[in-house]
Amino acid sequence: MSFKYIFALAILLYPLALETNLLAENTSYPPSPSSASLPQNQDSLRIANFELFDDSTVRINWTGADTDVVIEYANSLIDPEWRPLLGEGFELRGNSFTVQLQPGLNGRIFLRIRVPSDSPVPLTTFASSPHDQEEGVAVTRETIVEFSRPLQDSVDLGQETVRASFSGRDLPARLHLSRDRKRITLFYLDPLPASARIRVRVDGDLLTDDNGRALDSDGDGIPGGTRTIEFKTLDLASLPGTAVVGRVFASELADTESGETSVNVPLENVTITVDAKDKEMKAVTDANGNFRLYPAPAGRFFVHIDGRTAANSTSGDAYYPFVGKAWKSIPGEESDVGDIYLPLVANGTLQNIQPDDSTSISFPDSVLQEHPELNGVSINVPPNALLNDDGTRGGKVGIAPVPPDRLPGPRNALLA
Ligand SMILES: [Ca+2]
Repeated sequence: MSFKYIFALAILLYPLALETNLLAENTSYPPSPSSASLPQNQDSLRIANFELFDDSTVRINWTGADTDVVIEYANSLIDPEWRPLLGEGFELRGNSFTVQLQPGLNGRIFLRIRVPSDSPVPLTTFASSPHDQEEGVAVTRETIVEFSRPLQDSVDLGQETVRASFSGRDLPARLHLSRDRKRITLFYLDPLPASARIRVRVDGDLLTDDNGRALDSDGDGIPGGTRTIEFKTLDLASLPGTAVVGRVFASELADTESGETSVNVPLENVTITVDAKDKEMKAVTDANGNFRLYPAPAGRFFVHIDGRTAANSTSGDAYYPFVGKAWKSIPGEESDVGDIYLPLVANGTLQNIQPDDSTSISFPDSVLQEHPELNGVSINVPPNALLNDDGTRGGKVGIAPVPPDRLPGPRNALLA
């Protein structure tokens, strides 16, 4: 006797229609292998393996739901009539299902494991960054709202959907939905006010997920609703006497005239500004690379260090970059943040990103001549992946070699 079984996995996503995924086809019977691996389903149930032993018994194991699943069978996948598989020779135990297949079903049956509609998939909720009640938030930081499921592809991102405000006034922002539709980023058009309690309101009634259900923003188990999170931005006020000092050097060492030792090259005329206080709180390095930022905010704060103005940048088109850093001062005192290194960015390093296509970024020829070991190194920027601080798309990306002990900082220093 020779007949054929096909195993199908289908998951019913409440309240949508049936979604059927044919996972495996076993075309010979009795089967020769004792087990086989199956492709993984994208959703919450994943077939781990199925085993065929003796000549009529099949066991399927899966990960994911281990309760509330129903095993059903049909004789055809064309207008199938799914019936519960009951009776003798059938055992459902945890994440494992064993069935004794009865010959005579036209040589072919389809099985599915289903999460019944009275076990609905959870409603979509969100998490935010900054999180609710977070303190010390940088005034230049974006706000990200991350959903537990993707939003509907036709979702309309009106300004009312996610809205930030301070003291009752809306803060203008550009809303950006990520490619996987699971994240909305608010790019503020201006820095956030300092030492301010910012409220971000997420209106679930205006945001529909890919199941067609309104976002359960307030988490009460009913689609829709609104929730407001609150965070506090950094206090950028200074206390009298608060100052920060440090030195800025090139990442690359220079040889002395004798050629015996290498020395630090101080960078002169590098500009340091406190984020959102760039008029009142700024410093410029002297010929020795020294700077003194006074006044400086008391406590933790963020700065940008602009190497593009460095006097040393004048050789050709190479320049020192613009990087962000987080510093901490001692209120009322002068503190030293140590040495800062900026890598020289060679001419031709920055390349334009193609808006609709992936862009491969590699080192410019001048760098490869000096570092042939870097040949073949590249990074790939997906289409629409590069966003400016204000949320607009596009720009330039480059990569540059930096000695590992002389990095400019943890931020994306070489992106511009
Ligand atoms: Ca709700």
